[in-house]
Amino acid sequence: MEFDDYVQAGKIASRARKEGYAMIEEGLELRKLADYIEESIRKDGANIAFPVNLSINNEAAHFTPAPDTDLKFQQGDLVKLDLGAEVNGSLADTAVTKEVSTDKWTNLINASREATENAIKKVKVGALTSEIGREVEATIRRYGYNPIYNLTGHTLEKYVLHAGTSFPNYDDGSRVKLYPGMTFAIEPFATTGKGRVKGLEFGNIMLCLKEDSDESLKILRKVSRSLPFSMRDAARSLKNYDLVIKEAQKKKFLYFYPVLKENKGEMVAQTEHSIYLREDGPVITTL
Ligand SMILES: [Co+2]
Repeated sequence: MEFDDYVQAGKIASRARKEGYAMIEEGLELRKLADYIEESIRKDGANIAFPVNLSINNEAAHFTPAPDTDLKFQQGDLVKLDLGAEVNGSLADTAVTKEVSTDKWTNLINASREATENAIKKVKVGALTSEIGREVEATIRRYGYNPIYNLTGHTLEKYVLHAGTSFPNYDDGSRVKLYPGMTFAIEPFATTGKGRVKGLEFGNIMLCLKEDSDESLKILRKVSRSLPFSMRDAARSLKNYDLVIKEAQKKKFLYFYPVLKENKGEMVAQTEHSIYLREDGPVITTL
């Protein structure tokens, strides 16, 4: 049953998030952590819904380590661990923030966590997405920070990670009502910055945009299905992956996700949970 698949995906994602959170420490290679978490999600019997994101400091989202990097966590890094699991197309998406070896940003982390908790308290059939957003912004402002205005939560549909409806991190005035059976992720971002992210550099995450008869691109398509995949995934399935990706780029076969960043020197914290809304209230699948 679909509900059971959402619950199962949530359970697997939650376990992976907790394990990953415990592992983040100074000196650990990002690539090793991402590979390990993705493998552990697969061992649990799910697929990854998207590559493990390890966005640091002013990066809010959409960075995953490259296949050949030796980048390591450093003292003072503010790490957003964002990951997802997929069971028969049902998705879970969850994130947590950890500061490496220091505790300068505890309030910023708490702001995003409390915003998520308060937002979830507002979730019920008939509630408006804008009411939830208003709660997110109010909570983050009480801590003296800004929400990120141009990032949102999103509905989770079968094999579609960012489906139709957005969950803003402020009151955007929208009249979209929550309905029974709705599945979505709420993900408040709190920042020391102005609350706008920009995407300029490639973050090693891609999406296939169409079909192609080329054998290598067929392989990429199979790796991706309809979900985002990483350069590490491409490297695992194709020896000459860098050439294939370049060819795919020429054919406009791929979308390249940019890393979404606040201004240099600003900090960003994120918390995220996935929800299945039943008639009698929300089931938080990734608790
Ligand atoms: Co999400």
